[in-house]
Amino acid sequence: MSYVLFGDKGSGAFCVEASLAEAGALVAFHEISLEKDEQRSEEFRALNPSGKIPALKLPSGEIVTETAALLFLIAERHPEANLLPPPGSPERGQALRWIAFMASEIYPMIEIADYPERFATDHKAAAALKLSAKQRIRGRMLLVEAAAKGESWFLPGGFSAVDIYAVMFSRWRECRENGWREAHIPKICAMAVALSERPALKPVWEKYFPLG
Ligand SMILES: N[C@@H](CCC(=O)N[C@@H](CS)C(=O)NCC(=O)O)C(=O)O
Repeated sequence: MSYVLFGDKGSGAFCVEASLAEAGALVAFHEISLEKDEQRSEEFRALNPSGKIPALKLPSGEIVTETAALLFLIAERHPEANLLPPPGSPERGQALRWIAFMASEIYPMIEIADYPERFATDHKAAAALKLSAKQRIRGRMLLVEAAAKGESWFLPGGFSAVDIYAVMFSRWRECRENGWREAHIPKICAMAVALSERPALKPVWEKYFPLG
């Protein structure tokens, strides 16, 4: 029995599929098109009432959502993949800290940047909100960049799910536009290159980020 991942190529499904690939787990992909707003359909909301992707169906049939929870869960279910430093190790706290930071401080800003009309009453206010959400995302990515203490990875001890998560946010429009990413978050850019070259992860990288 494999996992079933509900997502879209332009979505946070990347971090889930990349983690499962590192774990060598079987995954069936069920596309939920953001362009067609399928995440808001009644059928999908029966799986995730918040109308957001990704959602993961475990081999047991249980549905789990929320990317941070999924990263922690995959690491726990597949300890041999070393997606997180082991419990009790000095780096464990930093890994949990920065995944939680990105989930709570950056991911919600993506909704404001992508769908500002949900939060503003008129077109002009929506455009201003979109811009300030982008600035917030960038400001918070700078904090992640500054917290990266490893040689090639976020943690000094090596590759972890923190790299997968940080790189994912860095590939999206808010960081990509106008060369901002290369100019301001070089360590995360280097992690992206290293990530894209990991044998297990390479096909996932090419699926979600075909242009690099
Ligand atoms: N808290 C959720 C956020 C997920 C999220 O915002 N997903 C985006 C795609 S990357 C989405 O489904 N957006 C569609 C919408 O808001 O309607 C998580 O961490 O999984």
